[in-house]
Amino acid sequence: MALLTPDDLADMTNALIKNDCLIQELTTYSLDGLCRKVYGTAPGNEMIAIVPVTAGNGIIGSFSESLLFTVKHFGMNGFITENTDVAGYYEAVTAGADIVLMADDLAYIAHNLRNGKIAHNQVCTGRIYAEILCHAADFADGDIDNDNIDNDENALLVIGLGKVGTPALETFLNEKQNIYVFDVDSKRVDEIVLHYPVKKYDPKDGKTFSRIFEATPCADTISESVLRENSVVSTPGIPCGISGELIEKYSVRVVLEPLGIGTLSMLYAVFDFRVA
Ligand code: NAI
Ligand code: PYL
Ligand code: MG
Repeated sequence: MALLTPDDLADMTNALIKNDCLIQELTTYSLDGLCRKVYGTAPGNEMIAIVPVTAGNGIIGSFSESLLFTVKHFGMNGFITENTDVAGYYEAVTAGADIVLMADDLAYIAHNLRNGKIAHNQVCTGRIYAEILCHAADFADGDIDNDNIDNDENALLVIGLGKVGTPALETFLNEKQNIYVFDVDSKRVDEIVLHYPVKKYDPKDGKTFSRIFEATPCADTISESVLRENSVVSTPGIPCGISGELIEKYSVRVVLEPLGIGTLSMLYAVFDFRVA
């Protein structure tokens, strides 16, 4: 998995606050309000422990601190354990933590020790960035008619069909979206098109999209040929998949943040269900 760098996280607090405002503007939901709607859960005063992990490439500067900022920014209780790894896990449990957040190079998880629920960052990131785009539908294009699933006018483009892009695709399908897919790995595209009711995006068709999802580790994966005026791009991919020049030229709204949005999605995935 592509690992974050301290540089990726340098402006994370501003990015989280800025993207929360953009999400509100696009969907009328705040980020935590959208998570509550999507998962049907809500925080119940849980104590959240963040355990730094030294495995693999080791501790990433400000990774744990970024998680703690996210927890506190949304009004929840949290702490970073003094110890790392197993000692840190032991410290978390004996301190009475209800939820543990920890990440090695292969998986970043949230585990609720009370209800047993466990969540994976790649799945929850794909899901929430997709839901932001689904809920933006009513606002990005005014009169989007999601019932008319085959109207390509409403179609959505998914770029990057990996461990984040695939859960996003499944979320779009659950939300009955009309989907075109693209990935540089043509075998992966064939596999996806065979398995899911989606269409292969072909640059030769000259199709443009008002909503684009991107989850790749590459820059400039979103070309001018797919953009419309005021397109909405929802992209967890790092680095950003669309250039500053195209963002400006087409007044594109871009939802992109390195860690907090995905973390909040993980927490709502493991909270208890709450009636509205
Ligand atoms: P992955 O390696 O499982 O999937 C990436 C997919 O993108 C692959 O199928 C690959 O063939 C495709 N791809 C690569 N270059 C491409 C290009 N130029 N055009 C089209 N497709 C291309 O990676 P994963 O785990 O899905 O992560 C994707 C990105 O999301 C990574 O950059 C990762 O760091 C980032 N990420 C961001 C998070 C956030 O909260 N912002 C959370 C988790 C991951
Ligand atoms: C969860 C992020 C999103 C993109 N790539 C994923 C990543 O960088 N994973 C590695 C996280 C390692 C954290 C380190 C620490 O500081 O505890 N073990
Ligand atoms: Mg994020």
